[in-house]
Amino acid sequence: MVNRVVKVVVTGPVNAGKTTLIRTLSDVPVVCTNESATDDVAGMKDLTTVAMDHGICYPSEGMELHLYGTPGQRRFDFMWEILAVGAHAILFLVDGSDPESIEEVSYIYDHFGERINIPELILVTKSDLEGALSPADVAARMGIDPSHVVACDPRSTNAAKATLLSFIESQKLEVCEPII
Ligand SMILES: Nc1nc2c(ncn2[C@@H]2O[C@H](COP(=O)(O)OP(=O)(O)O)[C@@H](O)[C@H]2O)c(=O)[nH]1
Ligand SMILES: [Mg+2]
Repeated sequence: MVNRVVKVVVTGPVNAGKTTLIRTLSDVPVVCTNESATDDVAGMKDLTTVAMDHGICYPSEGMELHLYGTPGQRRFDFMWEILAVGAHAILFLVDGSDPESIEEVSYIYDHFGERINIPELILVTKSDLEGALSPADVAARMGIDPSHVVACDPRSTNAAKATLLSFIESQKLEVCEPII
């Protein structure tokens, strides 16, 4: 029986791995709003999230975890606020191999920080790529506490589930009524 429903927002710059993370974690088919990229994003990827990604996972007994992925682009930032309503926690993904991603995640981090105060974790992706910064270096660039920053490959089910579960448990996110 589900007795704990947790809503987690997954945000961060374009190409950081948000959609990948939700697809990896979800135990149900994911709803994605991927559309053809038309602007500068087209140089990075063919499809990009324009509204939201949604997945559900059951990481531990009795817990139903809803993941809401935001678009990365600032022009869809109205969705950031909509998706943050009622959230219990927020994950910021950043491509550790891309200096622009690290700069942009700071903007997104500040944007949310001015509006909500909920448990947060920064996931540094692409640590396997040449020249990627360590979580400690990313924390220093962002000017935040390094204990909030960890490396995670969102393509790996084991890594993604372990990271998420330890975050949820460390934050002791409380029981709440099922939201659907
Ligand atoms: N090498 C590597 N590729 C990754 C990693 N995380 C994500 N990717 C790739 O990065 C690309 C963008 O991921 P996507 O989930 O679409 O990013 P989003 O724009 O944040 O939703 C995809 O091709 C992923 O497979 C990682 O840790 N290492
Ligand atoms: Mg996406």
